[in-house]
Amino acid sequence: KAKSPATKKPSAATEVKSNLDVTVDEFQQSIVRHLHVSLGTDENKANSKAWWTATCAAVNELVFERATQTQKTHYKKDTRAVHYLSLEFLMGRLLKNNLTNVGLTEIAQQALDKLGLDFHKICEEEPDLALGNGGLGRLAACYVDSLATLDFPAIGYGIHYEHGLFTQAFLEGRQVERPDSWREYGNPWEICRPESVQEIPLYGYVETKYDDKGQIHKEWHPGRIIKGVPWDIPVVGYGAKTVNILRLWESRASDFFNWDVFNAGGYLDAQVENVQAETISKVLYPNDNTDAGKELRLIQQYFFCACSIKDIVRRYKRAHGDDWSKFAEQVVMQLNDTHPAIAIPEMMRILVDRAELKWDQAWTICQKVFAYTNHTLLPEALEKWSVRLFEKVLPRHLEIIYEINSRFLEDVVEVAFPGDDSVKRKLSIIEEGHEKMVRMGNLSVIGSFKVNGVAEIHSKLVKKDLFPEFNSLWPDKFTNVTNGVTPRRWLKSCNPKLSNLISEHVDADWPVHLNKLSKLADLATDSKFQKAYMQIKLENKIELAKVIKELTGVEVDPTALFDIQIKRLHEYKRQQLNLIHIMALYRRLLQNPDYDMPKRVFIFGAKAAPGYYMAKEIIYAINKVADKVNNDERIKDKLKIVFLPNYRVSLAEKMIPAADVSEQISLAGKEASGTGNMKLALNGAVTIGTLDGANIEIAEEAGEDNVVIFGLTVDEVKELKSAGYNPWDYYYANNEIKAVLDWFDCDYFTPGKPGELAEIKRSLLDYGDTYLSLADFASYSEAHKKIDKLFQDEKTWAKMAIMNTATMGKFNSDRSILDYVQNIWNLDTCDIK
Ligand code: GLS
Repeated sequence: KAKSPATKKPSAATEVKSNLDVTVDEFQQSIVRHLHVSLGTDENKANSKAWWTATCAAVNELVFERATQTQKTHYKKDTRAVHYLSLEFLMGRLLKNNLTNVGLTEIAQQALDKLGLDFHKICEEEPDLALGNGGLGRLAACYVDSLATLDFPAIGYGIHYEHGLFTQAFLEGRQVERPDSWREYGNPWEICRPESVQEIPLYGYVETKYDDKGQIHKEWHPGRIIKGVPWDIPVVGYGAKTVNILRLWESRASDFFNWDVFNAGGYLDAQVENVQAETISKVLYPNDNTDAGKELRLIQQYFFCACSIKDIVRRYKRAHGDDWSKFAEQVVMQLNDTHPAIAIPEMMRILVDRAELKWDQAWTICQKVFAYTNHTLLPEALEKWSVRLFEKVLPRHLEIIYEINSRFLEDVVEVAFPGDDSVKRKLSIIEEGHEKMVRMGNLSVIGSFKVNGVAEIHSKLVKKDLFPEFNSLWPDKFTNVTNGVTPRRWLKSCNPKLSNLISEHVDADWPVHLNKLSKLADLATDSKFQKAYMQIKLENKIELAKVIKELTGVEVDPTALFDIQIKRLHEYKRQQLNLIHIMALYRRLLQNPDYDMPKRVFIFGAKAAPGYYMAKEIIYAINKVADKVNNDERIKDKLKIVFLPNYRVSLAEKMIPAADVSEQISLAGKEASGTGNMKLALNGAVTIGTLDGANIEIAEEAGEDNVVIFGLTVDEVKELKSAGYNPWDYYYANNEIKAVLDWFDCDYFTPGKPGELAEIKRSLLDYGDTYLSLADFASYSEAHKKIDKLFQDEKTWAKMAIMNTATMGKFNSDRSILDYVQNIWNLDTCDIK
């Protein structure tokens, strides 16, 4: 029988059993000691930031010992390891998360309590590690968490950006960007490792040499040498056994090069070179799902790949010397999208030019080492670099790419498709045209032994639409690994009340065996459990309402339906569809104040790439409509719209536990997977979504009664597009669409400035409505009517919410990692004593 959960206080029994034996008093003493010796201050002078830093230091004291122990054990056992190469790691805050994973949350809470400090307030001092844009970067963060939790030898490699993703503010409704400075005065989680600095060549020219036997040798004479300085961030597994490392490279001017210039009397020139070198790791490119195509970006990619490979090779050589025969047994490198694809020719360069292996031998090794994850089908995101740029920045790599390409075209394509030039043109790494381009996608497929998409439907489309010829050449190369999210951060730590309720009803190890949540299904119709579950949802909504008030000044009713769309702002994700539907609701309420719907709050969080004009227009439009609607007394608070500024991991952690409805409304075929959809459903939000990405699998798991699906399918989208889609047809056929779109022409939402929002209308009509918002509008509107009805039936709604939590076990990132391990990486776990 279900116990009454709401009465039970959170207890240490629900915490992970940590093997770190620390008492409250010891932890408290450690914090104070760090305040004194690490920060050089004392209890009287310390502000919250100092207390936060000291608390982190106290955690680190425990964690770094485990990290050292982990590295020692991996070395001693000479384990095979995965090297996760990613330009982005969106780690968020680490204090709460690390405490959760070492099982010391309660201890820390009590220690701070005894010091007269508020744990949650101290945690709020932490800046997010925002070293990523969105789903792709956050996925990397979830994956390193799972790798450590499951005790797999792994290392994450990336860039130590001085400035992560910009912070967003709204100025009269428009997005403005400011630099993010997450480590202006240092960050307690990172440790510099000067003993592992690497030097990286760039620019220059290639000399062809012949030895005595007439053999050709290539020598790259670089024009610049850049220093790569590693910073290590501990990645604490749940249970605190394995602590892996995230190694991020910072660029600096190489001492060696600058001395030359300096000695020649060029002190100032040397300083200019310093600035250029340091620019490489200065800032994260703020684009999600689009290719920046800039020289500095290519250099960033090469810089971190070259540093990482040198690091990997150094470690390998320590155990195996110059014997390369075991390299592919010990090393697997996962390419997180094509961003690190340059690692393939770099590895070839090391093996052929440096280790002097024969080409075939080197290529055999390479093809056993790399695996590639594709994260998008959007054409604007598929990376290409001009041959001209390549030649300038990485002349030797261009030669190597040409060699890889010509061998591939002759030995593979010509054999499989004899005489078929059109296939050759398509599969070639080099795209011919008025400007020759290097296609990083083709390079990644050719150089990898496995290629995976990130959700079932996406992986099918990767095979069918993106790489059909490669798939027919190598059908076994292509596979799927559906994305997942770590339940430690995305349930246990961000939603403690729900976690405690869950722990009262299922085994306490559910954070590592998320399938155990399925037991909750038995309680989905139990009225006592429903009450407890919905009470927690309400309390989470009350908390979020406070945040909303603080950030926007808008007051919202916590008993209203909280409908949340949080993700990057992109036209394919269709925030504009959400907006025009909200406007339609507003119009219905104006026409009929008794229009039957529950009170609703529509909540947005999204950053737009600074150069993405239409995305910024959509943000502005939402903010302007919000201003008008929120202050319109005629609709009696039945509708509120809030756009929370500066959406980021730490804000997501406050929004997700409070969501009733999760908006997953991308045009079918465009969202590779999505991961916010999983987090929201896990926390009991009901998805309103299209049959796109992982939504399909979420619907399968939750059951069709517990999600609301609408819109065109992938096949219907293709049909409609090939038949010739005309948005004007929908405009003229649907009065509501017409009225809403015409609203954008006047100054109703922008008093005194008519037509200020007209770009939205133009994009949906004149520019062709690329993502078929108008085609899906009617179906979306019906889906919302269904949601309204369901929400008003409290019991049904509670059952749906609970069923969502109960059925999301599949989307644990541990399951994704085990899929990678079994189908791609072939790793063994390694116990750390
Ligand atoms: C992305 C996709 O757009 C998301 O659908 C996906 O969930 C994520 C992780 O696989 O990768 N690709 C991308 O370039 N940014 C993303 O978030």
